[in-house]
Amino acid sequence: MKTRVTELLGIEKPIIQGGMAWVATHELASAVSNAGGLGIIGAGGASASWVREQIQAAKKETDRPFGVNLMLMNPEADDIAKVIAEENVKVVTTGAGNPAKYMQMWKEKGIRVIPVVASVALAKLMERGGADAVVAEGTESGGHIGSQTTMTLVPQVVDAVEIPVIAAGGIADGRGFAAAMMLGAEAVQMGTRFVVAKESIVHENYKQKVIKAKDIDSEVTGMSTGHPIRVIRNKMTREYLKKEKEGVSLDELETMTLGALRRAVVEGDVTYGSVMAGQSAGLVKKEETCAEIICEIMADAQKLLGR
Ligand code: TUI
Repeated sequence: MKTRVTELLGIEKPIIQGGMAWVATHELASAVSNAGGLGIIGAGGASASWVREQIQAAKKETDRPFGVNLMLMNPEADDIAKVIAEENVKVVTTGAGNPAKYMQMWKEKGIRVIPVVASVALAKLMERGGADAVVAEGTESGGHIGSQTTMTLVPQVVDAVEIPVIAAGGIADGRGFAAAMMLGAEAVQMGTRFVVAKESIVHENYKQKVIKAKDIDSEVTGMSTGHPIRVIRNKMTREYLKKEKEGVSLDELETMTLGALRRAVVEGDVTYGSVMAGQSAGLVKKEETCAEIICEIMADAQKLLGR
């Protein structure tokens, strides 16, 4: 299936893997790219040297394009932005902020820049700043989220910008893919479905938590701190939300979440760790390879779209 996004990125299938902190390592990214999508290494809160090692490892595992996601709240964001430019990564996506200050450096290197946005205003700003495409991410997504749903955000962003739009948030199968195309998107980005991919290095407990999750099992922590994060409900979220309601200090809330994602992903602590996942967790039923996931979605979507 050809779209402006497959042409722009030099990929076969318009499926992009979300740049999930701790989860989106070179193993997952190269598997997605080798399956014809766009794999992404998630810099998350990691150091610039870790990101460089991950890029170099991915280059050995695939000769297809892959990208890096720069989480803009990372204290080392400036250094990571330079590593991305130095290593000649083909594509960069950004999250949790405005990447304007890095845009020129990346564009000069010929890197495709795709900011993740949660509003029409930021999408327009990014287009004016030279973005090649945007990911319009709805509140159904896991992790750090905005407030608009995918169903309403995607067509509004499509109407507001000329550059291609990639839909994200709540998409986990061929039906979601086809629906996104109907909204005017030219590719989708998926995170949660790839969390349970065979090539994903996340702890088995985390994968099982996603697989077992039902429609209503995610919750949003941090509404009051300005950092809303969608996670699967557990003891940590219950305590967090109780404290948040009681109005405890931001410091205390931040301490509860600090390192919590690593605890869940790496150590498998799904009771007190932060199990970030989107509302689509209810659609994710089993562990499969990235190639199986991508082939199934494309086949189902093509039937639905009548091609
Ligand atoms: O970035 C994401 N999702 C993420 S980042 C992340 S790591 C993290 N861990 C702990 C605390 C905070 C983050 C986990 N999940 N998605 C892309 C995204 N970007 N969603 C929403 C936004 C966004 C929000 C506000 C983009 C820009 C923005 O404001 C723009 C401005 O002008 O500052």
